[in-house]
Amino acid sequence: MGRKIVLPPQEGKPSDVEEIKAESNYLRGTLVESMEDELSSGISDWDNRLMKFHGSYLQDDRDVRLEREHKKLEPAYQFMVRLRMPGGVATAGQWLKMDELAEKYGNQSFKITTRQTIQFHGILKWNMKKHMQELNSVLFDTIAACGDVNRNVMCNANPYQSQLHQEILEWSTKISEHLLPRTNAYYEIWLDKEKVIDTQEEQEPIYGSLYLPRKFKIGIAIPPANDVDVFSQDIGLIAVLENNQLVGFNVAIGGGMGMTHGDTATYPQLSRLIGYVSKDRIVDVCEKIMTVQRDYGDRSVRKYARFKYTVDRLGLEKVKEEVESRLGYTFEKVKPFNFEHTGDRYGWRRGDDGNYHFTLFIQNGRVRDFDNYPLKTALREIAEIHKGEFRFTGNQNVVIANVEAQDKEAISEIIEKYQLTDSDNYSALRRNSIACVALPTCGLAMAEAERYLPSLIEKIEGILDDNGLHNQEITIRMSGCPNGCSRAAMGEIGFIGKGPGKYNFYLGASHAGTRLNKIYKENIGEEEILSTLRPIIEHYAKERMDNEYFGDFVIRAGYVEAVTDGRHFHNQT
Ligand code: SRM
Ligand code: SF4
Repeated sequence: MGRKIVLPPQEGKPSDVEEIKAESNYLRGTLVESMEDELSSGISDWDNRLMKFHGSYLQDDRDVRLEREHKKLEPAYQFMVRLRMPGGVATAGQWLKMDELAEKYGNQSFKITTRQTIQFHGILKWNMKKHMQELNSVLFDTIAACGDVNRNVMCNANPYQSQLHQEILEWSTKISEHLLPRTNAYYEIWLDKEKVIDTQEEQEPIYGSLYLPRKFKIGIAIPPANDVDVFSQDIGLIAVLENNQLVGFNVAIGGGMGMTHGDTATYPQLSRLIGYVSKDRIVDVCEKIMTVQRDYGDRSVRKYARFKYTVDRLGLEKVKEEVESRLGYTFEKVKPFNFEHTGDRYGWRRGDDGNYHFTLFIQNGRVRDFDNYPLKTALREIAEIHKGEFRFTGNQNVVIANVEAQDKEAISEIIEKYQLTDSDNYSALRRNSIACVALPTCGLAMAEAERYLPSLIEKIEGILDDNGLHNQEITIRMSGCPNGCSRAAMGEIGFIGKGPGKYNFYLGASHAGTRLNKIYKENIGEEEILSTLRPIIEHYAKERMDNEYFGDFVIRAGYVEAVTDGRHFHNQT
């Protein structure tokens, strides 16, 4: 092959972020000076852009923003720190360090994210370096956890097939590491390693000095579980098994959730299948796909810069041909697969290696000691005796994984002591819920999410209970703004923040994560949400077919149209 397809070049003046990257000397900028500057607890916008590549953002506590403004004080600046954790696996020792650091430097909590990693909030500038170094002491780093690079590669956290999961985890780690930025900046700035002066080629052979036009995300699913929301990824990989052995992957490209209110040229999109490759080729396939985005993504307007827009602008077939041309071979035909759900299966399960795994529901991923529910303490006690790992799921939950038979009782005792199984009594709706962080730390939040969804669910539960639907699995997702960090556009019920207490309300995604939802009502508050949902839920209870999911019912019953291509997400019916 070797044929080079020349796709139309992208036009427009490069955005300011491109300039920042170009002048940063491979992500160094003036971060050292900024972090040492004692005059402010913040850093400049310019350096904050670079901080992202180091897995951290400057934020301020929005709960006290106004009050501080009135007092003419600078905002209550603090940093968020996100760990790099391909496949979401931490040892018990690493858990204990996270627990300790949340107390010592953070806001006494940490958050399991929708991409299977951990975020700390509330770290003051003066503690940042110590925080990073202590993370490093347990072999954690935060490189590429944010920024215009490939992020944490997600993978299925299914404990039933532990052997297979292990292999998938190895692939996700290989892809992640292959696509890591190679600059030494992180080690110099945070870990005081010697400055290395390299040529451009040596520093970033895959990315070059401008990195990618925008963030880039990869996830691997093992059917029938779609717990990584494989179609929301820039590259979605679907494991193909023969005789229960992994042989290769179906490859889907161009998914993403973000959009901007009022700009219909932005939309959530599903990744689309382009073919199958054997497993030994997958790392190179991911690299070549990512380099097409590196070369053709929009570097002018950041809100149009994600790979999904590159794919839609150039055409799926053309992008596929370009990837094949870079690979030097063509994809095989997509192999059959079937997804059933996106959620986690809770409680104890025995893996095929005989070990036990306990999947624990963590409401919106927040690990802290709540009144009457000392969750963080309980998990610390478990970590103190646990010899296996903690595995984080894309649904913001945790699997206490690889518990040997003789250790199960001791862990069960702690689970009982702290009543961690109380969540078994939660409605299936709550157990299938996801909310992003939003207020008070997220600078982009327009409305609450994590702090509000639990109480909204309580009210929806009342309606479900009235209709005998307590145990009906329905996915519900809330994001505080249209960036969609909870993948709200993939919820059978979705909420996207519009303003304080107001949400756009979406219906009709599929339970298996194969279809987007669609707007049903715009800019509504709690009262209207509940009065709108009640009759739909009643209708569902009365007229659903056997095994019909809520997301499918609302389409059959004509509440919304099915959306299988994001370009129709905003179309009015
Ligand atoms: Fe996200 C930006 C939190 C998963 C789409 N996201 C942010 C920032 C960093 C806000 C900012 O830029 O100032 C949020 C930090 C809030 C805080 O206070 O901590 C933030 N995103 C999160 C997390 C923590 C949500 C959660 O509660 O779990 C998730 C961390 C994932 C991780 O570990 O890497 C998180 N973000 C997602 C996802 C879901 C996913 O990746 O599966 C999406 C949608 C998928 C996608 O990327 O298309 C997502 N986040 C965004 C976007 C919109 C990107 C776009 O295409 O337009 C932004 C804004 C941006 O990039 O400019 C954003
Ligand atoms: Fe913040 Fe919006 Fe992401 Fe929620 S969806 S964490 S509000 S950027």
